[in-house]
Amino acid sequence: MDRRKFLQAGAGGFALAGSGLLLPRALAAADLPSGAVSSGVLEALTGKQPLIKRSYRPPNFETPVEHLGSAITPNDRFFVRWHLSTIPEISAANWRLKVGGNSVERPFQLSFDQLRSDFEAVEITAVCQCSGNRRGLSDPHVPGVQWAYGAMGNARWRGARLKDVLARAGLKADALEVSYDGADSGALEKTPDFIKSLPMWKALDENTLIAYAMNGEPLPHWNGYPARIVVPGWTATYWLKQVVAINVEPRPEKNFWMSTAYRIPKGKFPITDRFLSQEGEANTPITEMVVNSLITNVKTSARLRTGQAHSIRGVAWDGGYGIRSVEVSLDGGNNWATAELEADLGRFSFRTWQYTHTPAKSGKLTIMARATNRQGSSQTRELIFNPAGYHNNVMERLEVDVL
Ligand SMILES: Nc1nc2c(c(=O)[nH]1)N[C@H]1C(S)=C(S)[C@@H](COP(=O)(O)O)O[C@H]1N2
Ligand SMILES: [Mo]
Repeated sequence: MDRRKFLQAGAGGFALAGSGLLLPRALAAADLPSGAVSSGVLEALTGKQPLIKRSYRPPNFETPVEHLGSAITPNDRFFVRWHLSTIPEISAANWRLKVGGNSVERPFQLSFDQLRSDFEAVEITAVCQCSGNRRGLSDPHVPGVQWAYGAMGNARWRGARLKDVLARAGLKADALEVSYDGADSGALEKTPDFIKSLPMWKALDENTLIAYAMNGEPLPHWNGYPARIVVPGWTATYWLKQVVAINVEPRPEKNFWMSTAYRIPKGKFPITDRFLSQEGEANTPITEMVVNSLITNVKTSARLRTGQAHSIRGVAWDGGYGIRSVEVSLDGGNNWATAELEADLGRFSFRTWQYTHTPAKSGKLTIMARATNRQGSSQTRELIFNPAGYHNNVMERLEVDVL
């Protein structure tokens, strides 16, 4: 069966990716509060293809799984996530980036043209994934945007190195964190402004960028035009959009988005990167992504034919160590076979993979995939529960029928 037929075969009675059929059985649609995973409808924001709407104000839209099968996610299908509802239209001509803070020698401002012409341009292919991707699958349920699988995308990001821009300002010896602010704001006075910070070592990493292009185009408005921070390997909470101010400070950034939100329990996840100036007794800021994979061309209840070869396809990614292997199981995880890894676009990118299989007899198959990174870290079988629903890399289980 070719790929198109394969997809069609799975499409019977199934309206939208991201709706109830992708849920594990324990989370039947009826059990979810309204607005949760099962109720996603497709809607197009200006300049975007239809995406699965999770909320309108602020705009939270995820990419349908079938559009995550290629290594690069097109700009007009790239997911959209904002915490605050007031998102200004910015013109590049009027935009200024203020670089300052108590730990720089010489504060200065940059125009859009200066950002592009004064610093070496670097291009990196990297996955931008929301910390809460797959939160809607958490059992027990946790509050927050009820994402299914599509709060992520992979793109070629072009920009100036953050470290080159900081070098122009001159760092003082006491520099501890680089904090940054976007142009968006809350509809209510009391909504805390979205400000994030990085430890110096990550801010000065040669892969951390102030990006002004995405897949060879200007950034879409919804993805941070005219410029955003790109932190390859780390979850997208640090990838600040519409960046307008960067401050280097000798003290930890204390606002709500650093000290309360985006924290994970200590010691539960296989994480290497630490953000020491923000660590607490029990929890710590989320940092790098955990290794994960997504099957992109098979849906639960798809029908396959005995004796016909079909390809199971997907993507795998991690926090930047690189994917070592992807394995596929057809019997619910008892036996595993090695999938073929396709083109390597760098250690921060989606790695596409495929596995060709010819069912020998009719019956049910439970298809699973598991990625392992070069650190030897792999996906979990059981959810590592945490109150914010972060870092869900539970192996998928897709039941299909062989006729
Ligand atoms: N200015 C600003 N930047 C932001 C956010 C935001 O609310 N405001 N959300 C962050 C979070 S949590 C995510 S998941 C990513 C989403 O990036 P995208 O909308 O380009 O997909 O943007 C990040 N950058
Ligand atoms: Mo996010």
